[in-house]
Parts: sequence; structure tokens; C-alpha cells
Amino acid sequence: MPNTLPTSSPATNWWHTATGYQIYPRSFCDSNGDGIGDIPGITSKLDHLRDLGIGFIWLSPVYASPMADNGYDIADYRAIAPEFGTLEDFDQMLAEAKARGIGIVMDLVVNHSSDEHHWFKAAKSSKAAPTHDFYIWRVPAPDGGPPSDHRACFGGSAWHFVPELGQYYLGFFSAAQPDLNWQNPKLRREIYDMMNWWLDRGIAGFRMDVISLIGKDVDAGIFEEGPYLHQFLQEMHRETLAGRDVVTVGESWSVSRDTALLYCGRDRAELDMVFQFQHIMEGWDPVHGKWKPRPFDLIAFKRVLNDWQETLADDGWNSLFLSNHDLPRQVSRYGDDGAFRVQSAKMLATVVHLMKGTPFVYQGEEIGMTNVRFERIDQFRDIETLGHYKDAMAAGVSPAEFIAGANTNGRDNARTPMQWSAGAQAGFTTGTPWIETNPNHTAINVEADRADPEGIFDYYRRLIALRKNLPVVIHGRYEPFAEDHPSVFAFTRALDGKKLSVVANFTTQTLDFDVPEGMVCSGTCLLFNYEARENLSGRISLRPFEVLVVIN
Ligand code: TEU
Ligand code: CA
Repeated sequence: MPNTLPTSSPATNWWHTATGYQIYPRSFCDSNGDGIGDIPGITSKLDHLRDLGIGFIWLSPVYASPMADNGYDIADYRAIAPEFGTLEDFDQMLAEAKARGIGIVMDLVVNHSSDEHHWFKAAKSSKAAPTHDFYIWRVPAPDGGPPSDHRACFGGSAWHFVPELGQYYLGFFSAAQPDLNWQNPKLRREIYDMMNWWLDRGIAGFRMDVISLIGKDVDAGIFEEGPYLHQFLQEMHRETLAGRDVVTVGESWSVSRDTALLYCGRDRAELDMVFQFQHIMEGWDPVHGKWKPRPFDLIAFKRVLNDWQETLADDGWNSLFLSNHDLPRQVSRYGDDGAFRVQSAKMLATVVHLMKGTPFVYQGEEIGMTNVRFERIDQFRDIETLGHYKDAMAAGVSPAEFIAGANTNGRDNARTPMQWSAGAQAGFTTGTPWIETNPNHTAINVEADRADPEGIFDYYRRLIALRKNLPVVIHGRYEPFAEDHPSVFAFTRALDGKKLSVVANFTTQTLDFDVPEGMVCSGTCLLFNYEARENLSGRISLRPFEVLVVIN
């Protein structure tokens, strides 16, 4: 397991002091020139991650899959997709990661399987098949149409007709991702056995895909956080996780301050953390969602994050992130990917990593990778973007308007090849990548950034090291300041007489900021992206995206 470092607080788990790093295998590193990232490619880059100082990798799915949703559609939970490698390649990656103090957290995608899983193939061939009831079937509405008008996340109806059976099945995401029927105890047993099989192999835990959907009550129209959710999570914990020193993070788009502790409260025996998305959805249109981005509103954004800090101050634990494989690049969305790219990348990292919780870095974030600017729909690859494009065209939206939204908030932004060098295809592949490489790789790449002492990578390295050495970063009480300030994010952390003050300018303007009384701090400037300042007090001038971290 990754190192656990001593702190003054008794209840420290290894994942409290560790930083996570998410790998999207298809886009990380291609070892054999077929244009698709793979497991040997990941193994070849483990030194990069060791140098960064991370404690564990969250590995997006590498299981056998037809890749309708790049692996979030699993056809065999105990096999590796051939384009990603073999089980031997996996074990070797696991061992080599472990040798560098890095755990591997697997993506557990069990709300649905692929329609090519043998369970589903049998299920749709006959109502008498033993696995028919592993999925969610309903008879047509009286008019022959779908049982309800629920829409699938990736466009179209959530119900998909199988004429041979005269039944519809639920595919909440897409037809290629039939929902598993968690009501069936045999299905649950299969899942738990599979989880134990991976845990026994030595993995460091699970990130659980859309886990809040498994307790659904379809007939009552309840999908998110349904009535069976916590009963299933507790059973899962008993049957798989109990007594193992691993970490679990549940993904939930619906978890709120009111329900958070049901998942991750210490006495619940369910999960260690949840990924919540309220700070992300602040930037979406209330009606049209992510495709009609709202301008960034720092006050609303701070309110969400400050509230979560308060909710989990004494129980549970926060996961901290702005980016993942479903989201735009953070420097493009919340910072500035032009003139202030480097400063804003460092500023955003500082704010995220110094809140209370476990931070997650998404591949390429550590060198400030940016959104892409695709011009035509055929450049996009994502099932969600392509599905919604169809719906939008049918609704009369112009292609240009849709593409603008997809370039701002679409998932392909995070999925262009990792930029390792200024060379052909950014050093990601010697072949043709499955999705276009961002042309800005000639300037933004690992080689160039790591060679620069003022680079983003080195800043992340120092930030990640800080939390291993400073108990106040792990356990310090969080206190927000200047909550109504439209441009400045400010907070303190405090533990045993130690105080850490963080002040960050979220704009392209230089501004004056009156340091609130409670934030005044002098001692050492731990981190800065312009010049050090040992004393935070009075009126200070903050340059564009300037951040200062002072400890007493
Ligand atoms: O994402 C959950 C999910 O709901 C996303 O589709 C999200 O709503 C969307 O990206 C925002 O518009 C998880 C995985 O992270 C995602 O990659 C999968 O596609 C999805 O589940 C289905 O497994
Ligand atoms: Ca490959």
C-alpha cells in the first residue's frame, strides 16, 4: 500500500494523505502503434507518476468491451480488452506500480453491462434464460410504445425493444448499456465474487461508476438514490470490502449535502468518499444542461465547495477535483487557456489540493492541457456528444451552435491524446490516434513542461508533497472567507496552532484585496505563482490568477 505518514491525528488512512491520478487508458500512451493507448503504455510511464508523487491511479475501465462508451460497457468483467493488453500485462503494471508506492484503483461499472456480455446475449434470446432476470424488462405500453417516456443519457428513449421477446429493456445510458437488475440476489452475488477476484489480485480499491443508480425503483419512476441503494452498498461492503485496506469512491450526480453522509459516514460501512458534481453543474444551463454552458460564477462555485467542506468537516471525507474524463479541461473552463494558462493552472491546483479531502489529478492536468477546438462533428468520438447531436439536429439547433457547446463542455476535450512531447502525435503513438491530437502539443507537452523549473508539473509535485508532510493539509479545520467576493477564493486551514492561508484571484485582472482579519498570517510562503509574500495582511494586490499560500 502507498505510504501512510504520521500526523497528529489518530484516524489517518493511507488515502487521506495520498493524491489520486486518473488514467483514461485509450488516450494515455500507445505502446504498439495501433493508435490506442494500452496497459504496457501505462507501465512505461509509471516513473512520470512516481516523480509527481501520487499515491494511487484511478484506472478507467480496461475490461473486455465493444467500446461503445470506451469501456464503460463491459462484456467480460474478468478479462482485459485485447486492444489494452492481457491479464499478464495488467499484473505487471500492478507490480511495477506497487514497486513505486502506487496503488491501482479499478473502475467498477456495475449499474449496467455491455449488450455483448454473455449474460445479456442469453437474456435477450429467451425469457427462460437463467440470466434473463439479470436485466430490467417491461412490457410495452398499451400503444406498443416504450413503458415510460424516460430519455437515455446519451439520447433517444431509455427503453429498447427486443421484438423476439415482445419486451423492452432499460438502457439508462444507451441501448449498448443495458441496466443490471440489482433486485436479483444472484446478480449481486456475481458482482461481489468478481469484486473479490480483483481485490485478491492486489488492487487498491474501486471507483464506482454511477453507483447511486443501483437502488432504483423503475416502476415508481425513481432512478437516482432509489430506495434500495444503501442496503445494497452495505451488503457489498460486507461481502467484499470489509477488513481490506482499500479505498472506495462512489460517483454520484445526485448526491447532495443531505445525502452525502449516508454514503461515506464513518459508521455506515458503505464507501470512503463520493464524487459529487454540484460545483460542475453550476456551469450548466438549468434547462439545456451542459450543451448551453453558463458563464462561470465564482460566488456560486465557492458556495457549493464551501458547503461540502462544512458538510464533511467531522465525518465522511471529500474527494476534490475539477476534471475527469467526462468534463472539460479545467484550465479552459475555470482558468485561462491563453496568456495566463500556466498561472491559472497552478492557481486552480492550489485551491483544489488545499481544501480538506483527497485530490484527484486527471491525466494531462499536471502540464495544463487544454480543451480542443473541433470544427466538424466527424472529429468528435464520444457516444454522448454524437447521441445528443442527433437529438439537437432533430430539434432544429444549428450544427455550429451545438459544436460550440461541445467544444466548451463536451467529454472529448478530456480524451485527446496525452501530450508527451512536441513530436508527431505528441509522442502518444507512432500510428494514427483514435481521436485527433490537440495541435497545441508542440508547445504544451510533458517534455517541455518538466524541463521548465517554473513549469506546472513541478508545481504539482510540490503541492502533492506538501500534503504528505503537513498534517494541517490533511486534518486542518477549513474556514471560508470573502464568500461574497466575485473574484477571490479565500480560505484558511487550522490545526494545533498551525494556520495555512490561501488567497486566489480567479480573474484576468489585477485587483486589490483586503485580507480579512481571520486570514491574517505571516511566516513562510509555501506556494506562489508570481512572487513569494511572507505576510498576508492589510490590502494586497493580486495579479491575474495569482495565488498565495502562507503558513505561520
Ligand atoms: O458517468 C456518469 C454520467 O452520468 C455521465 O454520463 C455524465 O452525466 C455526463 O458525462 C455528463 O454530461 C459515468 C462515466 O464516468 C461515464 O464516462 C460513462 O459514460 C457513464 O457513467 C456510463 O457508464
Ligand atoms: Ca495500442
